[in-house]
Order: sequence, then C-alpha cells, then structure tokens
Amino acid sequence: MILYHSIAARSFRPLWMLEELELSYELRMLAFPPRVHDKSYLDINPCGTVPTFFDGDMRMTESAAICQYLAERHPAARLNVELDEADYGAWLNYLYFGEATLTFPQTLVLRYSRFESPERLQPQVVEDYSRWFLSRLKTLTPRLEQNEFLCAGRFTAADVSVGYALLLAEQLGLHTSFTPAVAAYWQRLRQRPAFLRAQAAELAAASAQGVSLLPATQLPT
Ligand SMILES: N[C@@H](CCC(=O)N[C@@H](CS)C(=O)NCC(=O)O)C(=O)O
Repeated sequence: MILYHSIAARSFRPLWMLEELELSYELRMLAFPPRVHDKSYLDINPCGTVPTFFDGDMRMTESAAICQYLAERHPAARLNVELDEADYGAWLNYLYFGEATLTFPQTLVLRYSRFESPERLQPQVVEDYSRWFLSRLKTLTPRLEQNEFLCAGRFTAADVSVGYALLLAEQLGLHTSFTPAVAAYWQRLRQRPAFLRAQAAELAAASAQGVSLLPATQLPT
C-alpha cells in the first residue's frame, strides 16, 4: 500500500488508520499544496489533493472512504461496525460527518485566514465559518458526555474521521472553544499510541524525503 501525504493534511486520517491496523505501507510525502509544488502529482491525482492511496492498482482519493475501506478490509481489528450491529448507521454517519460536515467549514477558515494573499483575506468569512464549525461540533457533546467514543462502544474509524477535524481545529486555534466533553475526547484520541506513531511517521518520512516538517496551517504564505 502507498499513501501520498502532506504533514497534518486530511491524508492523516488514512495514515492514522494504517498505524491503528499495524499494516505495512509506503509513505510518500508532498510539499503543500502538491498542485503548486509538484506538477507531476497531477498525473497521480488530477485534483492535486492529498490523500491518494493505492492498494495494488486500486486508487482512492477520499480520506473518509479510505478509512472505511481499511476498516472493512481488516475486520479483526474492529475499527469497522458490522451491518448487523445496532450502530452500523451511526458509524457511517460519523465517518462522513467528520469530513463533509466538520472539515468543510474549517477549510474556509484556513483559506481565508492564511492561504490567500493579504488583500483577499476575509476576516468575516473566518469568523462566520469558525462559529459554524463550532456549532456543528457541539452536536457531538451529548453523545461524548455518555460515551468514550462515538459509536458501537469502542474506538472505530469514525473516531479517526472526526479526530482529524479536532487536530485541524487545534492547529487553527479553535480548540479553546471545545466543550469539556469534546476536549476530553480529543485528549483521549491524541494520546493513542497509533496517533503518536502516525505523527512520528510523517515527520520521519518528511525529513528523509526533504519535505518541510511544518503543517499547512503554519507554512509561510
Ligand atoms: N474530501 C477530500 C478532500 C481532500 C483535500 O482537499 N485535501 C487537501 C488537504 S487537507 C488538499 O490536498 N488541498 C490542496 C489543494 O486543494 O490544492 C478528502 O477527504 O480526502
């Protein structure tokens, strides 16, 4: 398996999954954003985004879908929820909530607070979408006040999907507004050995491949 990744980008989701599952993989690091720094990457993924994931000839480019693929391909680790488990629907929902509902507003915050040229920065967009992200995130609070993880009474790929949004929130400085239940959940996730191994793996690979160690949120614009 091969994963194309930039430090702390959405491709961290499949990287974290690979570490949770203790699979062997090759990590190919890209300077961010890849479409600017490595035009040849467009032949691998015409969108120019990370992740791109290969399992043999099979190629995927959606981080939540790759998490589902890996979890279902390796059911012994129980990072998936089976069709006949009561939380199957909840699992799929949180898996996609992490990307489609949480990461989407964060992308606007990142773009209009850091990536655009000074005259195109949009403080109002940043404020509005920060608030939008936090109010969507707050909907997890009742569940996390009662449960250690999002569904099925165990850690699953859905926690990886939502956990990445919490990592990005911290990098954007939004974590100071987490509710106590979400903050405690985030601490549980970030202390997992596989999460720490994934962070060590991206730094080691970036260093070995001559790619900046800074996450996209801290790159000079
Ligand atoms: N929905 C896709 C989004 C992929 C995506 O937009 N990745 C960002 C990194 S977080 C990227 O590569 N951005 C660079 C660009 O848009 O040029 C996923 O979840 O994987």
